[in-house]
Amino acid sequence: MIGFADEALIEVTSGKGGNGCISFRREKYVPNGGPSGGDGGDGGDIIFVCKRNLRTLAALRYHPIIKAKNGSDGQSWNKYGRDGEDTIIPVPPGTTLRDPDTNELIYEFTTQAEDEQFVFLKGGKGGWGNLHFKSSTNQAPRYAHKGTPGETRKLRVELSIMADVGLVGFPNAGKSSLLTAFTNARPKIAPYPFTTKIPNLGVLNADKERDIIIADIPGIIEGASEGAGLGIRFLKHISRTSCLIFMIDVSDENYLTAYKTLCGELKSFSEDLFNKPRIVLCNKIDVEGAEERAREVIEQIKKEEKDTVVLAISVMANEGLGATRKAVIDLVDRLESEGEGAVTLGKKDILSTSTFMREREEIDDEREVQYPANS
Ligand SMILES: Nc1nc2c(ncn2[C@@H]2O[C@H](COP(=O)(O)OP(=O)(O)OP(=O)(O)O)[C@@H](O)[C@H]2O)c(=O)[nH]1
Ligand SMILES: [Mg+2]
Repeated sequence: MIGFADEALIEVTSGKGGNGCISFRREKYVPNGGPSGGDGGDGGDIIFVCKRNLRTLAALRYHPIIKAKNGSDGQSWNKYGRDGEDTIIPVPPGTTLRDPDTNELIYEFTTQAEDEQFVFLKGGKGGWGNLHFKSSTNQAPRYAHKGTPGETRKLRVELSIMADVGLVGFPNAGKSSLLTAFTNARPKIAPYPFTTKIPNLGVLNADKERDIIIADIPGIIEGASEGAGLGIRFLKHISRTSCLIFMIDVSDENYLTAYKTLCGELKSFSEDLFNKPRIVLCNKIDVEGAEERAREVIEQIKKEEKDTVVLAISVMANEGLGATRKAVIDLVDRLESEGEGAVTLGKKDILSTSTFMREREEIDDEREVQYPANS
């Protein structure tokens, strides 16, 4: 399985504890009211949680500075300050957290366990209000503790990614050209077969917070399943994708048999791969006569597969690429909404904590108050 490292550098800060309060009761007919300053609330924690529907670290890259809420200060009338809200940071399975300076491994979400949590930074402790310092020798303490500060750490968040979409086609069909047109990848492109010898991955930015990952693999030829050409061993790299793009070179003389041959080779590798939803692209319609041939191919495929999207394009002349991009995004979106793909959560999910609060009781129980010995 190919993966490539997605990476984000972030800075996280847990909340500061609220200060304890100094106050005294002032009531009518009570000349010397005792101390009544409440304790400050604890600062919020920074907590990472594993979310299986996440696929990339896109959301983190756009929000690299994340803070938990501070605890509120204590108040008079013995009122405690409110605890600061924790900040939950959702990350996909396979995420590792490292110290960017020392490279030390801090935590690894290795399993697919949904909602696995890692409390990385505890919030600061709330300070004691002066009520806490009342004793037989000091009935009116005029001091309270300050809350302890939160902690700030830098983190390198890394993820090994699997592709969403696989690109298959004969050698020289224009697969790497499409990857270059659509993504940040810059694979080698050349006018001869088997230019691509190892798989490439590229990231298509569907929108600001959502990435689709496309894998370009070496060309497949007839007999690949028996080892011809580079064979089909690279197909395993696209076995976890949600869909495929078939690339047919309609400027080539085998344009009418290419699709059937590709399907056959795929099928002999794995039924599962063959059954993946697909988009078929008839490329190189800029070449003379190729547009007519593209129409033939479209007609042929549509006869048997009414639902398959088949488009006539030219990567080189930038024709039909907008429609292709839209078709790819729509298909990946549709599969995700049907639970067949993956969804990337956005900004709002980074900061929403309420749904996790109920599950956090165990963690809260550990939060034993450890104040410094009374001074
Ligand atoms: N005329 C024309 N040529 C194209 C088009 N798209 C790609 N090509 C050319 O076709 C050749 C092969 O393109 P690649 O992108 O390397 O093809 P590939 O499918 O990755 O090939 P392999 O890696 O060998 O399997 C290059 O010379 C491209 O410039 C197109 O739309 N029209
Ligand atoms: Mg290539």
